[in-house]
Amino acid sequence: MASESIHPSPVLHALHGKVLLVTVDHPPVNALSVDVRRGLAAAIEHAESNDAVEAVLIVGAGRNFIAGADIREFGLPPQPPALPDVCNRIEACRKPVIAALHGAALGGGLEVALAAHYRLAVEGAKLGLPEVQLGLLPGAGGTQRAPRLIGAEAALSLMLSGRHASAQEALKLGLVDRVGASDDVLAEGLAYAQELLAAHAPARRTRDAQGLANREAAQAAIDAARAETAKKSRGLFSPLKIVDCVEAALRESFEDGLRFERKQFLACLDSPQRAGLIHAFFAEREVQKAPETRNASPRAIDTLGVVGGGTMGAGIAVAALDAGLPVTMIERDDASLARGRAHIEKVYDGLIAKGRMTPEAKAKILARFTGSTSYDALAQVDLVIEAVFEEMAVKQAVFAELDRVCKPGAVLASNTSYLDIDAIAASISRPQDVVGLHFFSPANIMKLLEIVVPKQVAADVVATAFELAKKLRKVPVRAGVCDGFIGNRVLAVYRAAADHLMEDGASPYQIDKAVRDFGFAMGPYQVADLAGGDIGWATRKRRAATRDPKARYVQIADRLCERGWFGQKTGRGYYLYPQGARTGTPDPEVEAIIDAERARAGITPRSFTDEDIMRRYMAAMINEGANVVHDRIALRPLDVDVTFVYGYGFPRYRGGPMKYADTVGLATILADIREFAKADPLFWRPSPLLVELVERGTNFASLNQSA
Ligand code: 3H9
Repeated sequence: MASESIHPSPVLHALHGKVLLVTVDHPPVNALSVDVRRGLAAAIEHAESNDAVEAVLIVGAGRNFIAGADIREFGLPPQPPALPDVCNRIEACRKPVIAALHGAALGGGLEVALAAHYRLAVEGAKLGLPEVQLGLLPGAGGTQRAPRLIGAEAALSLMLSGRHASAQEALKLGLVDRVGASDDVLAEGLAYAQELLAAHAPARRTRDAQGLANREAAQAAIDAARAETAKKSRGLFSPLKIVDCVEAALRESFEDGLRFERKQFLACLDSPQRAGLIHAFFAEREVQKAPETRNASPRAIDTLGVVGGGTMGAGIAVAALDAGLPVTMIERDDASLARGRAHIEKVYDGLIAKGRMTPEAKAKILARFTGSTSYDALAQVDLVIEAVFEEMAVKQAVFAELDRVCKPGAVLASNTSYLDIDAIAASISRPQDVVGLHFFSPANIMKLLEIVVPKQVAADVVATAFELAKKLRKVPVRAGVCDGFIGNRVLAVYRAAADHLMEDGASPYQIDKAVRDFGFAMGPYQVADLAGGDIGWATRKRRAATRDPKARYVQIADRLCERGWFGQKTGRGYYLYPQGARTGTPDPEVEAIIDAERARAGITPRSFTDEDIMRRYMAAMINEGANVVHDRIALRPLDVDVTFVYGYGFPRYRGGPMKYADTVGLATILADIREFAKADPLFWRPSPLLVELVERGTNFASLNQSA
């Protein structure tokens, strides 16, 4: 048919002897879009009705078997055939169906393989049921077939973590029948199919597998998973439903279990969490596509220099060492250098103590580390990251040295979290090589990397920064130059909103709890205690002279700092940390200080519900997020979302602050801001972008495609 020649099916089939080779060829990852589902069903029909076919082999073209359902189709009107029906059709085939897996065999992709009668994987294959990470559950029979095949405990572990199993692990679990001797998936698959045919192997159905035969063990695994999940998956919707589905697999017939699974899957599909998590999935891929990465090739980075061996410099050095790069650290004297090295060693010693690293592995990594007190040691490095004291004059002095010693074309990066990188760049002879790389503490753990793009920087330097992020396994977000870039600029505003709430009557403990209950990992005052109050105090003192005298300024934090209460490191801050405790307890003395401050400011405290608190907290975050987009500091709203999910503990299942704003409705957020502005019009100034979007009746999502 003509239409077929215009849109060739992404599922090809061809006879190899008696084996019908079915190839899913649907770049980039062979997702199970409607045409793939149709093609798979048609291939099975063809096999069933064609006498020359005695067995079917399903493989994926390109780098993967099948990466799962087509995530872009979620939320759109469903188009038949549904994937569970396709899987059932595969399983019902009277001729043996074999799946040969390489690359990603994930989600619906693994479910297709589970519906096949035999499975082979080659080295490098990644098998998993990661639906939970998208707010879903395996909805094409996975929750019913996996436990029957590999038992309840192993199936629950895969489905609740969403992790990927290697070919060898899959073999051990019984998820596949064999691992190919070579990585030629086609040859291995065809050979296996021939072998099965020669042995007259029957069409063996996973629904009949006996992995749940030991009913008591299965029930115990289900009970344990339910208890653990209730504790761990705070606020998440789909994990407990996965456990329920496995229980249905144990208790009900296969058909009833499938029906139960379908119902739960559709409930997950409808949940805002699914929308939030899938937004996060695409957003974290979109942020990689900054304009400079499209238009320029990165410079080579094979060696790295770090200036400064404090917490930040050492964390950056560890991140680079972990990525396999040689690192040269510069410090001002031998004692500081020794401290820098000790910081690094402490990270690895911690891993050794936990049994996650051997002393030999540590020695091997540290062999790539050199320290020096002379900048000349940086003469040949490809990229240097400065992580010294946060003061312009100090940074400029470092950059003058880098300008003097580094080879032409070396990328010169600053890890500043607030300072004007344009001014740093302008102070040396090669401003085109200067870029901001804002890591988050601890730098070897936190995923976010703000790539700050000064005016004069060359495009290939920005592309190099993105390439470095990839090497270090960081999530890069492109940010423009301003005070605090994306994250800290927005943080300053919602932290101020929290301080206003505190002075007006909410306790820091109530605020932290409301914020945690919303889904954040920590509340703002826990964060302050962890980060150390002295840093913010120094910044506040520096800015005192330029602060708008009309702007509201809450002094509670200053009162704590004046007493030397900087948080965890001093044993008390907003909370008490007796005997080095990591979790704080509320401090009545802090509450008394807050009361005194309220009295000094002439404020009669009032009470706030947790909802009142979150409305203000989120409105402040969203409004400043909108300003950051409006000022082109962030390319799109999704860049703000990724910043907060990866750098500030924002609950991923809500997608990020801007996605959350769309969920609530921008008109509601704007109405809140206008309401709050009645009492404090200077603080609560609606962002022009928010106003414009509300007037146009649209949302932040409409801006996500435009950069
Ligand atoms: C499911 O299966 C539900 C079923 O149980 C039930 C149904 C009834 N769909 O990550 P990459 C795109 S839920 C559509 O950069 P990598 C991705 O956006 C699904 N598109 O490459 C990107 O597009 P672009 C369960 C998808 O090599 C491009 O492919 N499955 C999908 O670093 C390359 O992706 C999963 O959760 C998809 N399923 O990693 C697996 N997957 O170029 C999700 C990817 O426009 N996927 N894209 O930016 C992954 O984990 C990784 O993409 C994978 C490749 C490991 C496969």
